[in-house]
Amino acid sequence: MTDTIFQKIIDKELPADIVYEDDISLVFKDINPVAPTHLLIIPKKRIEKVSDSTKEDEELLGHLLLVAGEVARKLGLEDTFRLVINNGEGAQQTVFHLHIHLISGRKLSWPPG
Ligand code: DGP
Repeated sequence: MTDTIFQKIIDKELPADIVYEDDISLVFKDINPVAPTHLLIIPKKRIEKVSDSTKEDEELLGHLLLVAGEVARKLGLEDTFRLVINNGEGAQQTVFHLHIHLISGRKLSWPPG
């Protein structure tokens, strides 16, 4: 399995604007933001996409959501943000290391398109 860009960010081989880190997750700014705040919340464990996760990942997946809420609170964004997970090429996933987009800082329309 070849390393993704996100694995290189986890391994600190590639720079990123990291806003939060713990033993099992990392949060950094998206290089191509679609809103004033656009963060990526990723597990350090390599899971290509959410449909590859298993029962073993239950706690990890819950942790990622808790981190999303904590980071949003710290940034004062707790009232308005959107979490997005693209799963598979057909859903515009381009980096095959599971990640949650946290998008905020502007009015968010629905449906997302
Ligand atoms: P997705 O389309 O859901 O797979 O989103 C991948 C996101 O990753 C996309 O919004 C751009 C971002 N991205 C790609 N390469 C890099 C990088 O090298 N650094 C950072 N910070 N973000 C990246």
